[in-house]
Amino acid sequence: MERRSFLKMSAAVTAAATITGCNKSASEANVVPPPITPTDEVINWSACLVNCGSNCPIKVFSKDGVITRIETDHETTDEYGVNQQVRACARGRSLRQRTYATDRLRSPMKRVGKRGEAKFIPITWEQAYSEIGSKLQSIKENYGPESILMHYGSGAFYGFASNNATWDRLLNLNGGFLKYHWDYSLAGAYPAAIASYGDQYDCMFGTSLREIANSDLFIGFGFNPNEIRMSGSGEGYDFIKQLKNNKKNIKVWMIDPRYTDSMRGNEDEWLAIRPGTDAALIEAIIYQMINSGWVDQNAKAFLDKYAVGYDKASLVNTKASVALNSDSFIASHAQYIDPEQNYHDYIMGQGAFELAGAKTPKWAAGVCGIPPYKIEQLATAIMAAEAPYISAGIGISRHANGDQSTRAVYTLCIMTGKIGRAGVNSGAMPSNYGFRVATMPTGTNPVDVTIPVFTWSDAVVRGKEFTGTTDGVRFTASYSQERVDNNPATLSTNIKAIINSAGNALVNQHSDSNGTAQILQNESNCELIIVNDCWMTPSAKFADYLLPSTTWLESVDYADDSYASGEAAFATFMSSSLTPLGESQSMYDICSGIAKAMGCGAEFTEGLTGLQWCEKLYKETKSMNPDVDMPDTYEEAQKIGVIRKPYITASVIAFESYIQDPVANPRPTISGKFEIYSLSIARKAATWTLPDGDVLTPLPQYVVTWEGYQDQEAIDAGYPLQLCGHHTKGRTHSSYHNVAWLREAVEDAVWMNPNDASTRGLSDGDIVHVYNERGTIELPVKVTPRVIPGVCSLGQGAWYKPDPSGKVGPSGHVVDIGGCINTLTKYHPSPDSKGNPQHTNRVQVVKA
Ligand SMILES: Nc1nc2c(c(=O)[nH]1)N[C@H]1C(S)=C(S)[C@@H](COP(=O)(O)OP(=O)(O)OC[C@H]3O[C@@H](n4cnc5c(=O)[nH]c(N)nc54)[C@H](O)[C@@H]3O)O[C@H]1N2
Ligand SMILES: Nc1nc2c(c(=O)[nH]1)N[C@H]1C(S)=C(S)[C@@H](COP(=O)(O)OP(=O)(O)OC[C@H]3O[C@@H](n4cnc5c(=O)[nH]c(N)nc54)[C@H](O)[C@@H]3O)O[C@H]1N2
Ligand code: SF4
Ligand SMILES: [Mo]
Repeated sequence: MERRSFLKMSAAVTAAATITGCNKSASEANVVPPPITPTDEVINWSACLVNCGSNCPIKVFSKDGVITRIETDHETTDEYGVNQQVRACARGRSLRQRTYATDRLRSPMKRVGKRGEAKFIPITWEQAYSEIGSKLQSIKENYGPESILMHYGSGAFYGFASNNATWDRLLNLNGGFLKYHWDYSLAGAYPAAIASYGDQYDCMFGTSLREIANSDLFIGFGFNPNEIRMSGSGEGYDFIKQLKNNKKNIKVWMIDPRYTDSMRGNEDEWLAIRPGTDAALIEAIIYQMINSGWVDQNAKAFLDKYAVGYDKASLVNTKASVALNSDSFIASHAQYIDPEQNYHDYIMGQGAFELAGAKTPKWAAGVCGIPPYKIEQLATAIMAAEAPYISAGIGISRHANGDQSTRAVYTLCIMTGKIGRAGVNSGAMPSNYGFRVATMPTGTNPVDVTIPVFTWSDAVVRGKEFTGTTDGVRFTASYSQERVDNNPATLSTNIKAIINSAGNALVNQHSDSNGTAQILQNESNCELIIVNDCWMTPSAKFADYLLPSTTWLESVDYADDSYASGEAAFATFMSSSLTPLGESQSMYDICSGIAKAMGCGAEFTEGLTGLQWCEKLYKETKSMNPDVDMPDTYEEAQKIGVIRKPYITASVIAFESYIQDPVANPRPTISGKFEIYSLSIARKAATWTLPDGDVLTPLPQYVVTWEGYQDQEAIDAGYPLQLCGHHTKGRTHSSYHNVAWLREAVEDAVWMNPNDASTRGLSDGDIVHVYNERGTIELPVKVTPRVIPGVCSLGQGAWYKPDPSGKVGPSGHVVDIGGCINTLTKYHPSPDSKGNPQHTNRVQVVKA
């Protein structure tokens, strides 16, 4: 980077700090200290703890408490699958700049302006502890513990002391709190997994990536490990290595609206698909499989033995057997089974589906945008493959009909009749190997109800109306997984307090940033918002109390290898020689302080400091990992830094035990089998009340949704382009947005096909307004054939920033000059999971 543009950028960042209400003047604000000649440095191990699934180790060099440089793991000789390095990506390597970003929070602060205005005054920690303590107590007294939400926040995956579990522990000592179920990542994939396979985690524990070596066909639906798993031990590395290991002349088909870095020449075919239409493509593939007679000859026996719903006979039999089940809840599902609604007839346009017509490649091409001959070729490849490895990324589930798209992929895998063999996947994300660590005990939460994670902003407004059958509320204690979703009882209260720690999903990562900001601005809705973060994020601006955390590199803690570090397993025992900036504190110390003010300090700490907890939990961690060579004390482990587990030698093959013995190992679905026709969704379709336009179908059907490809109303309203998000290399969500180097390395621009650009008179780099009825964002356009015509793609996570000058855009809203995609996304929970449909949007794009 040129020095001149760097100076320009750091000046811009400094200026921004004064507007955001940071409690440091611009001149005092910390810019990255000048490089120091590397002498007398001390080395500590830390880790990058964002939610990208890897927690890469970070080697921190410092002098006199200040970072001098950052390196990562190059401690081994780096042999893949033996002792490979867990190398951090560019984000982790930029941690010096992030730690010293100008918008670091340095002291506890209290709001003085209107909520969201970001006017704060510094207060002492003692004042923060006592005011927060008494407010949490009085809100609990007035509205009950169900009114206090511990919000989603995935920005600090510490093993222990600064984990959000410390907040859970504090809130449990205060009588409990409202929790959520699902998460923003897999909200559509979990219910799809429950429907097809029985367990919500069946979407995450597919066949190991190493089995790609034994496969002859790879198909990825929105599968992009090289951008979302960028660590040196991540799935991106495994994917490429296993393709290289393959001896079966594997063919790689990638299905994505965007040409991703996971392709980059690894693919044999890129099928550019319209967002939200995978189910239509899959239906046409299955049409080819049935119509050619292939299913009858090759898969029918498998389907009869292992699955429910392919044909009428299968549903007739299931109806009879389920009705006889001794468990009355399971037996009750028989009444909802309609054998006429079987998959064969649906695909072939026969029987009850005669009017709808057959799901031919020609039909599907009109929906998904992939030409019929390509669909036929893909179907032929699947039929010919001995061991198809099919995987759905979870982006396809973050759509209005995301549950259905994901279930369609699982159904395609079932229809091949090959699940359970070496090299074959179930459509799920690959299983990972991991290093287990002991975590902070949170105590017991007496509140036995949870809400779907995405519905929190609506629960602020009308939680009291929330029930199981309208809003997906679960009454957890008395119901098992399949029973929690049919309870008509309501929540006892709206949400009155929110603790937002290590998260930016108050306004930035949640849908409809403008609408959500309005909900939060009304102080009679939610009476208390506590934000615990390290930087002045868009969500932090909505705090009543703003509590500065120490950053990862300033923390003593430990980190496991998160959830997607591929075939390697490791843990990092973190130490620090840095002087934490300002008065920032660890989450453990913050929560201890509040607990003390509430009168439960001793119960909270059990007499231990944060470091003593680490020592205690280290001993537990060591005993949980007898196969790992770990030193006796936490202190010794901190000196070593990264501790690796011996490599895994066996692969996971999805549903191997079920296929080997379906009687001894039934699936936890209602029928005990794979369900093409979901019995639980049939029940929900009959008993749930859905908003207008939402549909739930027992079969994994392509449905026309709001703001999807076929939403004519939205097109007529002036929004001809689909806008789909993606997770960008430049950030992990909104994390690292405030690193200028990364902003330059991965430009935030909306991707547009040259066809769409030329009809709008747009050239690469033009500044555009992207808008719909919910807002306008301003940013450059990137004109590229790497995105399908009719579709724009935008990296999610840029920081929401309504123009301070009040400039209004074509939508009639103040323009978001930060370019946050959630200014355009809709709050409309998906029908089954009530999950976040943030990749489904329609927009217009004009020159700004
Ligand atoms: N660099 C980076 N890595 C990350 C993250 C990050 O923010 N940045 N976030 C992490 C987290 S928490 C998560 S949950 C994961 C998310 O990982 P994913 O959910 O897999 O990521 P996305 O980018 O949303 O989607 C993956 C791909 O699906 C494509 N896609 C979108 N809609 C459709 C569709 O309807 N059909 C098809 N076939 N493809 C579609 C997108 O173009 C994209 O290329 O990534 C993790 N890793
Ligand atoms: N439009 C759209 N929206 C999306 C998605 C999408 O695909 N499209 N993806 C969704 C997904 S999959 C997810 S997982 C969510 C993620 O949403 P979030 O969980 O909100 O993730 P981040 O934006 O990374 O926010 C993490 C926050 O933690 C803070 N933090 C970092 N370190 C520390 C620490 O040590 N202590 C404390 N207290 N705070 C710290 C960071 O500064 C940052 O503000 O976003 C969702 N939103
Ligand atoms: S963002 Fe992910 S891949 Fe990159 S350094 Fe951090 S943990 Fe590793
Ligand atoms: Mo996520």
